[in-house]
Amino acid sequence: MKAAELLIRALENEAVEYVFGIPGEETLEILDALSRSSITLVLTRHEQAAGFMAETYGRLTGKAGVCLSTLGPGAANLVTAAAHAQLGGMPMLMITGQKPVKSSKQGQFQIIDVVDMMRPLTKYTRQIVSGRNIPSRVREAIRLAEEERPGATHLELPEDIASEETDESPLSASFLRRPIAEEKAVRAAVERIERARHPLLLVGAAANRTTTCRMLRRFIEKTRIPFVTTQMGKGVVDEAHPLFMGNAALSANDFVHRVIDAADLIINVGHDAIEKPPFVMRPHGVDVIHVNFFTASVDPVYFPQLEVIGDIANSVWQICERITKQDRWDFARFVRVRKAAETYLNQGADDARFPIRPQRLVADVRRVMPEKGIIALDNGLFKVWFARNYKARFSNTVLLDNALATMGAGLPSAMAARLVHPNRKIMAICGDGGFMMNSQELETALRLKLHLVVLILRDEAYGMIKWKQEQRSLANFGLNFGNPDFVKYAESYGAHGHRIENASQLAPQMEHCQNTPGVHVIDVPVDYSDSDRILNREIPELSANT
Ligand SMILES: Cc1ncc(C[n+]2csc(CCOP(=O)(O)OP(=O)(O)O)c2C)c(N)n1
Ligand SMILES: [Mg+2]
Repeated sequence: MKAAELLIRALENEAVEYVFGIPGEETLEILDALSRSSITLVLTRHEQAAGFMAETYGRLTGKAGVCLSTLGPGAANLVTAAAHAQLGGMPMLMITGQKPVKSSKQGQFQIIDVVDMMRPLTKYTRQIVSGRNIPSRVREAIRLAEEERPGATHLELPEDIASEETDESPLSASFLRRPIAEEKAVRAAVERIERARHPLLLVGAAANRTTTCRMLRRFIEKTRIPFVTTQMGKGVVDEAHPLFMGNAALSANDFVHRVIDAADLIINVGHDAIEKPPFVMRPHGVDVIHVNFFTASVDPVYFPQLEVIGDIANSVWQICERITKQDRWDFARFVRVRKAAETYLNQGADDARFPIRPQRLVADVRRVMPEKGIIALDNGLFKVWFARNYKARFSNTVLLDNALATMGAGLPSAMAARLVHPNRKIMAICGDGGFMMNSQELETALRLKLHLVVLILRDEAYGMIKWKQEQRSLANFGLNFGNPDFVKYAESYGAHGHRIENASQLAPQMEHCQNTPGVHVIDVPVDYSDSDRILNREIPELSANT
């Protein structure tokens, strides 16, 4: 068998279901082997989108998503997705081609050092130099991509090696259980929590990667300790729970930060310093217990005093088993802040003004989304509003990137979510800027016959940066653009295009689209003109006075 065939067999052996990508001349042998395989090729219109789809597959399943590109230009297009997977902790394996390594007749044409280019963006990047190495290289690339902390890996298969004959066979994964926390660390954590006056639970990204939901819920029910979420920890525990104190959508001065300020101990489950910090540690400030798969990388804003390292779900279970609810715990201040925050949160949910205001938009999406429905957010000002106001009910139902925070991932992520969850309601929510960064994938979505709803929030601008500009009292400059007619644009792909013309149309239109198969693009004019006042002045003032 050819080495390319062995590569695909090895992927099959890892139960890979999809390869997302765009082939090139140098990957034709791989493509040929794929044509005879159980793996489905998802051909995209840009490698970046293939990468975003692969990593979202990884994020939702815990299994490495696989993407494929050719050498040089194709591989360079994977770079943003590699960074996204690596920072976001999403398992992904990238496979790229290369010119023949033994002798090439084309000089340096198209050749860049892809293995080195991927080095700072991956956990593992290797050129395959012989068919003999393929079984171990593939196993290693998958193992590392999936192992905590998950991330991106890369294999390069040069054209001449791909055609070499080999009689090796794939290697299988070993039986393995994740290490669990040591008893003394658990005991120390329990003692510290019991000794606190105002302990607070913080739920972060890593808790969203595993089945910690049940354990955390049990911990909260037993101890009645209130919790807050980071942006990427949304949904691990139902945010509609009465002990939910808010999401760290803004960096500071929100109600949630008043709760954090009132805590004397933070039990941090699954947060690491890759996310924009939900709180900033200061010397002699609040104590932190770091509960994670891996030790904390120390940072000027994060230096926990106690660590419980091992499988998160098990650590929470062990702590929960040992802990006793304390009469000394006092959550009165948390509860007071929460009450004020909730009252404020509901304001604007029925705002009838048009273009639609963010609070109404978020409230309407929440109203039409079932509990397990998934929203895939691109990056823009709306992300802050969704993180802050949208109550996630289940883990991984808000696909949000607070790590690379790249634009362009909303649509491809929603498409991958559709492949993983054929029966859930799925909506991509994009700004008019971010949508246009990968809008060509509408064709892929149609070709795959996906049922998908795409909201385009149209403010004819890079709104998030405008908001930051305003915040710094800089003149409005350099951030406005024009747009295609999104309805006609969608229709030109064969998708359904809809335009919202007053606020009351939005919810019924989304419902209609969710219940009608096909790709639906909804053009939603938005008005962010209140955001500076509300997010930067009103919330800090109101929260300070609670
Ligand atoms: C690839 C990439 N380029 C630039 C940025 C910086 N950036 C962050 S948000 C944003 C504006 C997003 O505009 P849009 O998608 O229209 O969303 P809006 O904020 O207007 O709702 C920009 C330029 C980024 N995060 N990612
Ligand atoms: Mg915009």
